[in-house]
Parts: sequence; C-alpha cells; structure tokens
Amino acid sequence: MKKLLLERKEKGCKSFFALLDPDKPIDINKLIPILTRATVVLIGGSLGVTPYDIDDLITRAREAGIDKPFVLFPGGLNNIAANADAILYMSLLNSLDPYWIIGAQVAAAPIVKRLGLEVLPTAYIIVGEGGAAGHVGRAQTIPLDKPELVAAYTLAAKYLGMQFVYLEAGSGAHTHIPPETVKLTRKVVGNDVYLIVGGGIRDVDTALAVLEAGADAIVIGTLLERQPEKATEIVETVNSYCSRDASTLHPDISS
Ligand code: 1GP
Repeated sequence: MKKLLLERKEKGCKSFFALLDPDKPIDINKLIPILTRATVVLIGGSLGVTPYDIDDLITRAREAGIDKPFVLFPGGLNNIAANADAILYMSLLNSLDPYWIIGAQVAAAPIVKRLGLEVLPTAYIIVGEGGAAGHVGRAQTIPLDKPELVAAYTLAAKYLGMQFVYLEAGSGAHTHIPPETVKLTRKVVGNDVYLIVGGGIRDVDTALAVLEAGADAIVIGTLLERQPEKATEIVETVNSYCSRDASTLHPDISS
C-alpha cells in the first residue's frame, strides 16, 4: 500500500482516495465506476461504526469486483477491522485531548499487530470547520486564514518521523483546505512528506487546484453518494494527471 502510493508520487502521479463511511447508506453497485478508478478505498467514520460494519462493507465491495486496497481511516478503536489491508495509523496532532494524540494509538497497537494490518504513520491535522471529526477528536481547529500554522504542524509531523500528513477540513465542510495553504505547507516541508487533503472538495477545479498546490492525494467522501457523476469526473481527472503538464493548467499557483 505504502509502496503503491510512494511509487505513484515518485512518478509524478496523484492519487484519489474514495472514502466510505459505513454509517451512511452505501449503494456499492452505484459506486463501482468510482471505486474501480480510485487508488485506494478508505473506510471509517466518527460515529455509529462497528468493525462488523466495516468488514461487511469490504466483503460486499470485493464481491462486487472492487479489487483495491481497503484502508482503515479510523474514527476510533471501533473502526479497526480484520478484512482491511492497511490502516492510517493517525495521531490527531491538534487535539486538546491526549487520548486522540497517543491514547487511542496505544490501545490500538496490539490489535493492529494481531490483525497484521499494514501501518501508514499519519499525522491528522484539522483545519477550519472540522466537522464531526473535529468535534469528536476535541481538535483545536486551525483557522483557515492561518496557513503558517498548518505548515508548522506539518513540519513538526515530519520531524517526528511521520511519513503521511492528512490535512482535514471536515467531512462535508463548506470550505475546503485552501490551495494556498497546501502550497505554503509543501514549500515549508519539502517533497518528502506524503500530503493527503480532504474535506469539502466537490468539483474538478478545486481538486486540481489542491493537487497542483502540492497535495499527493485528495479524499472524496460526501460527493460519492450525493453526486457520483461529479466524483467520477474528479477521479478521471486525478488519474489523467500523470500525463499532464501541471504547470500549464493553473500557472498562477503552480509556480
Ligand atoms: C472527510 O476528508 C474527508 O474526513 C472527505 O470529506 O466528505 O467532504 O468529501 P468530504
């Protein structure tokens, strides 16, 4: 999993993470065009999710022919499930509660080991509205107009040895992470952090702007069920990225 993502990054490709929240109604068949094009399928949710729901969803998706890595995006210990391939092993760096920074991770570690899940060491940083994840995780969310704080958190994550950093605006956020914030963050941390950006991304232009600003992957959740055709358009754009010259697309932010 990690290898797949890092190899794509190395080649200049971007990745699309399709997020499924088992607490929401999911029609797998309707999502086949998106899930078969996604780089990975993330599964998790902040509320109302059990490992049984996750295992069942993965089984149904595999039966429907979705041959993708299934990666846990845990909203808590109740999101650790055996059928997954890997886990975003996250620390919510800007939580005010040590439980979400290191407590849940200690409790999860023996389970993750026993299940043999591949681990992606990930800093989770919540910006702006933050949504349910921000509330449940007791995040002191970073104001949208303070990109230097996002960059500083990301640099701290890099210095702590975390390979993956997930900048989260919150599921269904009205305002996504601004591309300028991604651009500054990338400039400050250099290229050796794998940057994942999600929350409130709803159209191709936003997805492209965030990717060209320096994100390696975008996460799309809400749009999958609400406007699957738009999500399909985004995943196709992400997948065509490798063969495009990014500097000609949005020259204002790619320089
Ligand atoms: C939420 O970043 C993800 O944790 C995806 O957000 O549901 O707004 O696409 P959306």
